Amino acid sequence: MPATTTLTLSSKNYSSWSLRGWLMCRLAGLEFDEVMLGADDPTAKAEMLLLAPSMLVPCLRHHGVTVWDTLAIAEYLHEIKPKAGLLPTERAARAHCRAICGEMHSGFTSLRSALPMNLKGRFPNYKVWSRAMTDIERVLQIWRDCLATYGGPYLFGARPGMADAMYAPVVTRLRTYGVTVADPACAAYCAAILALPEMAEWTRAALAEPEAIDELEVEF
Ligand SMILES: N[C@@H](CCC(=O)N[C@@H](CS)C(=O)NCC(=O)O)C(=O)O
Repeated sequence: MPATTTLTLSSKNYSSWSLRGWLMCRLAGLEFDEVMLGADDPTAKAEMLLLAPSMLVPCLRHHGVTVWDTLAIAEYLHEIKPKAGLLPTERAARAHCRAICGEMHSGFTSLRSALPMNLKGRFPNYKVWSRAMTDIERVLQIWRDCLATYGGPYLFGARPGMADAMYAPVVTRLRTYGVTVADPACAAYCAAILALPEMAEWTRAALAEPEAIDELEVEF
């Protein structure tokens, strides 16, 4: 009997969007089977085209409904699992959540291109160039505002949700490239995200992945 719910992903070590989609599904308490696509496997591309017109991962298939793009996946999960609290219950907080998730979804291109996600990697002396640093400062500002407004330990309060899933790859990037987080509230936030059992599970699987993708391995 084919699985009724699958989530298609690519590399756990490198694919930040895969992590976002997977973490949302886990935080929503959704039961699903993972379908892993090899990053460089040509048949994977063909398979992807059949699955999601965007050809991008993550892609969720739930009881015959196909949802791609992390923002759409989060909203869909919020509809089918409202009690999981992926989005805040209070309307203004929910608008704030969508705004910062949108910023991560469409922005921070300097940070994302200069510091590619690489859970195995550790580059303590990595030179972060100014535009990427500007992005990092904006992300830290977003976290500070949320933690001050909603009390932590997660961005919108007591439970991790959509916004934490969207920003989790940034937390791993700061660790990979040895970026110092001086602000105690932001440092505590990073520790809280890395301590999530789901993040530990994902990281274990990423570290077990054989392949390295050269173009995602930074040189310095
Ligand atoms: N806007 C999309 C971005 C998804 C995306 O760019 N996924 C990358 C993986 S990190 C992908 O599928 N790339 C296609 C490829 O590498 O061929 C989302 O929010 O899900």
